[in-house]
Amino acid sequence: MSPAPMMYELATNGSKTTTIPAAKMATMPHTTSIPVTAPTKPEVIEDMAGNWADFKFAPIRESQVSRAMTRRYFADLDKYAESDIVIIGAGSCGLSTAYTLAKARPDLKIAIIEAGVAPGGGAWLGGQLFSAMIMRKPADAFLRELGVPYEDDGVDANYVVVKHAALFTSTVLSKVLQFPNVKLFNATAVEDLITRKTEDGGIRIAGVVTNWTLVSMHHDDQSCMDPNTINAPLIVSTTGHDGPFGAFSVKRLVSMNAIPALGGMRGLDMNTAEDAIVKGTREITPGLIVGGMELSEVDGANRMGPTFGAMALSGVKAAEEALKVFEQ
Ligand code: 48N
Repeated sequence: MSPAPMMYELATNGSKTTTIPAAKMATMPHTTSIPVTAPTKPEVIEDMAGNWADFKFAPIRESQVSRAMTRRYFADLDKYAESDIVIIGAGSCGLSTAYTLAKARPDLKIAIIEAGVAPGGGAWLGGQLFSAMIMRKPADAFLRELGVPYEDDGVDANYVVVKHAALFTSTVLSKVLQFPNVKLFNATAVEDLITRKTEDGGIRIAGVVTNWTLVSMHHDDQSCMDPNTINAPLIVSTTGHDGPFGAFSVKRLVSMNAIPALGGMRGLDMNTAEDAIVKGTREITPGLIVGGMELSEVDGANRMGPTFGAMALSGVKAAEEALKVFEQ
């Protein structure tokens, strides 16, 4: 006797449900279904053509995997030991900087150092863990440049909405990682800056000092674990205003007496904050451009809360400031 068909519960109307055999599922008009165009089967399903019973990966030796990973990682460390630009922090500002720079100057070697395993900083959610991301006009131009779809709440809305912040962040991250002149070193922290004395007795930033983040976080409970370095004539620091390493570079500049005391981020004022961060993005010490919310700690700018247009456009401006250095 063939086994009874598996039955599935289907919502039909409001709280009403019915249970039907799998075969009928595809034919039933789901009340919960989302209107779609013509569903298409992913190619891989056609390729597999249901031959899972005979499925088998091509054979491999574990060392091949190890060598494929480590060979590339250490070749990249060697290649980017001398970079043209290092971006510290792969949040919304750092990624926008990287995208703008890498597209404008495919000849420049750009290293991005991100302390987190997951790049993206605070841009995976909108505000209070809500999904939608708000960007005030004219930052929608950057969304169009990236091809990120958004909803426009109307001419008097003065803002657009990306339905999920992760759509923006994953798109800009994906584009940045596809540039051949960009290397992201994530799970890697900048734990100091390389400095050179200038004739006027000041300092110029000439690179970054790095360590794997898990190592950086255990300097207090392990004997000295020396860092690595990356030399570069220009650094863009976008390390945000909070987080375990927040506002890293500007705090380090103060501790080196390279800049006076920090201004400290002020209370929330969207209009003031976003204009100030974009317009204030600049080279604050020779060799170091600061953008995004890290800048609010230098200038004592207000915070803007759950709106991200300034992060995107501060990244665009940071890239433009960097390009000026390379065009000089
Ligand atoms: O997202 P963040 O924190 O920074 P930004 O400036 O790209 O974007 C800020 C934005 O998310 C807001 O804060 C919004 C607009 N809210 C404003 C408000 O009023 O609250 O990204 C910084 C990235 C993070 O991914 C950190 O892990 C990383 O920088 N980072 C570092 N990476 C390497 N080395 C370090 N020393 C370091 N410090 C921070």
